[in-house]
Amino acid sequence: MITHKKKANGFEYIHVKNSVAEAKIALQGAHIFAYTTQEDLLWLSETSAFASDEAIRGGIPLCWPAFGTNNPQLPQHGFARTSSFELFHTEETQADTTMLTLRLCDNEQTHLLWDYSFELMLHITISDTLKLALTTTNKDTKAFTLTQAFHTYFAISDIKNIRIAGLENKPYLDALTQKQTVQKGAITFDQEFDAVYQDVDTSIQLLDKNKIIDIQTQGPASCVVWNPWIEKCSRMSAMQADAYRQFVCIESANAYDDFQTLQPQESHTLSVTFTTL
Ligand code: TA6
Repeated sequence: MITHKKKANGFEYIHVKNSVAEAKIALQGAHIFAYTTQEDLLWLSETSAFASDEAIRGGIPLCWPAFGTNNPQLPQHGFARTSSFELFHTEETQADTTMLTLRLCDNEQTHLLWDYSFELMLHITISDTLKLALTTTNKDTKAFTLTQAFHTYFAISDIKNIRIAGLENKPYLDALTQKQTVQKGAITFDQEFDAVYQDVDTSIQLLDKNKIIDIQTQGPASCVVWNPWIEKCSRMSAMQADAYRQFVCIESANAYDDFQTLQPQESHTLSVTFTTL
């Protein structure tokens, strides 16, 4: 079942419910802010604004056409996450699977920020797994370069209980010190952590007390791992003081040196599948 809903302030979102899963997707940013099977996959801040021009804090923000400040002409993480997408296509062929496609095309506002013609489609498959495919098509007459990420906030039991496997021996840029180094062993957390891994493989696992989340990707060769810890958490918008204990971001990306250049009419897809084991 697919239902169009509005929050009290008029903020529009789509509610999906099928035989195995439930999800909520804001039209602003094509932003999945809830996905539940036996339990919630995603963390959502209790103080997140659902307001136009302000990214929802949590869920899966789309960083596009730039990750972070990779393009200084653009807002941090680009403009897709605060842009209004249209619900382009839906499909409910099986009781346990719902497919949606949301689309953003260039417009007057985007040309002021990023003077290219494009089509951006997010294909979402909601079942006992959550599959996302973000496809960019260059509709312009000149090439453009982009960086991008699924900035996924995973709900966890507590930051001290988790570790991340699958990035062992991978090179990474420590965004806090700007030092390039290599990951030794699984990732655990005891302070602020912000790292951009390169040459990543297709499979990463988030290991928590009573669950494993498997992250399978196609298209990216980079992955960002982030937790703000205590001090940065206290300075961030729409974050309660202890929020840093409740989530970790593992962001399948084409970021930094893993940028993508698209010639006219060329497309590129960044795909990810989340499975709770
Ligand atoms: O992906 C990690 C990061 O770039 C952090 O440095 C932090 O800034 C985070 O994204 C959140 O950014 P936002 O713009 O959503 O507040």
